[in-house]
Amino acid sequence: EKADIGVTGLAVMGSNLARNFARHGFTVALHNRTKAKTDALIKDHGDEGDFVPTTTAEEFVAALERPRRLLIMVKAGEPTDAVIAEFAPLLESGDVIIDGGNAHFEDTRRRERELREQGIHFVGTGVSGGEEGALNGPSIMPGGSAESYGSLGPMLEQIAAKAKDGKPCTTHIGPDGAGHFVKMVHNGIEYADMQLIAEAYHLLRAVAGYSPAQIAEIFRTWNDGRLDSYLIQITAEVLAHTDAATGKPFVDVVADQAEQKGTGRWTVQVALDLGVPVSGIAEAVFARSLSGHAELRAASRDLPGPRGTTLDEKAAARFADQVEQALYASKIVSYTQGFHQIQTGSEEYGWDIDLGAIASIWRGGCIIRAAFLDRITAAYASRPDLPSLLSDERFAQEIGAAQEDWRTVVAAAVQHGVPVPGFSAALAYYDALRAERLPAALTQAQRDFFGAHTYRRDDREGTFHTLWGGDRSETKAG
Ligand code: NBP
Repeated sequence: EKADIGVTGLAVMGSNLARNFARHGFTVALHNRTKAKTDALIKDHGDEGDFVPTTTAEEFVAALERPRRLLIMVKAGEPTDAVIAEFAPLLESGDVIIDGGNAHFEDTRRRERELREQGIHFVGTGVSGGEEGALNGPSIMPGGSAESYGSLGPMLEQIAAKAKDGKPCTTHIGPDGAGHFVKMVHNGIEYADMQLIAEAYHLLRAVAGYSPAQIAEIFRTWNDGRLDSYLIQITAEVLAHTDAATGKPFVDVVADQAEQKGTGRWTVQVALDLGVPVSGIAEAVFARSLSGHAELRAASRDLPGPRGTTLDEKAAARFADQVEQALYASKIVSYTQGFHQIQTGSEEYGWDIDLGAIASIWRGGCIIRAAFLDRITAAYASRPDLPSLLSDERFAQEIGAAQEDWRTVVAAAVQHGVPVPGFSAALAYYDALRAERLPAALTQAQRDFFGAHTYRRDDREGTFHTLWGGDRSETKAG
């Protein structure tokens, strides 16, 4: 019996996806550079479905039904190129290579272009949900040709998570690198979500004086409302956890430095190139890097700050409600920025991405899954050409209702010396978009002064330059 799909790269993600396919009735060929991983998978889970273990690349390719579907789940970067170089010569026109690793979308574009010349469909695919999602249903973001999705899509739809309405959390995102681009922005939004949650915790602790266990309770109540999400839920669990060795709150014994693997950084780098203001994501990436500068932090510990007073019980409870408003409003801004980046990338690369479909497939399986995504899905369903999430009536109304509390929270943070780069960047974005006039006119005038960079006027067509070094008369430029 030939295999419906083959998986090469059987570390946690690859083996769990292979098992997920097998549990859905597909025959799965297995391959890993180091055979021991293949053997371990067969030994531990071989009874879960139909697996075809193989040792060599030739054996692996020969085990696959044509057109062949070959899923690569190796470490992103050079290993992916090495594996493609190993397998591509053994494949034929019409075969499909799926890369489920966290590749940079520019690498995916290059690989797709190179393999297309050989007639091979290359499907760069974002997979979110961690190990657990890979096994029980991830959110899957495949790029590549529409033709490849025709044969691959129905399989992915079976193994993907299902949203509450039963819809599978996968769809054809768009050509070449579109899938990995969307996965990248997903991770950027994940960084922002996590940073905002961390700031809410910090405020509840430092300003309201709550303990981690009390904050866990507050997060649990939030999780019953509009903030219902995987990340809020796991945050409550982490905060409620006590360290067995010391009896202290677990969060107090973990080294206070956040690491990163790079997809958040990519999101910001690409956003800078595209000129998209994803300030919330950028602040989240910077907050992690700042936390890692242990020496810089130690050297600055004695700098003066405001005299702290914590709130009384009643004021603390009121403050917790305000923090919920601030968190929700900031979250709307993060998603507004992330979707703006996807929209801009889609236009730049000609991907024609359906933003509503993206919101829909993030409703289940992935790390940012949340009730909130139902609302984004609904916003795009009622208006597919929505220029920005903030122009959706319901989001505009909600953020408007939250804005007073949001300001109170940011002001309290400033007064108490609690850094809230996420909350305040989101609020600055909101206020900048609202502003009738920004000081951008002044910036442009300065540019004209020192560099003759010219300016446009609101009252007349054309481009102008003022003779700053001369009689300051205005000339028509270019
Ligand atoms: P790793 O990222 O740890 O990669 C380990 C796998 O890569 C092993 O199978 C290893 O083979 C193989 N490999 C390496 Br390393 N270099 C190779 C080479 N030159 N040729 C052939 N194979 C090579 O595994 P993972 O954590 O399961 O992640 C797999 C992919 O999925 C990554 O791209 C990751 O970014 C992505 N991803 C991970 C998550 C997650 O939550 N972990 C979520 C979403 C996406 P060996 O056994 O012979 O060493």
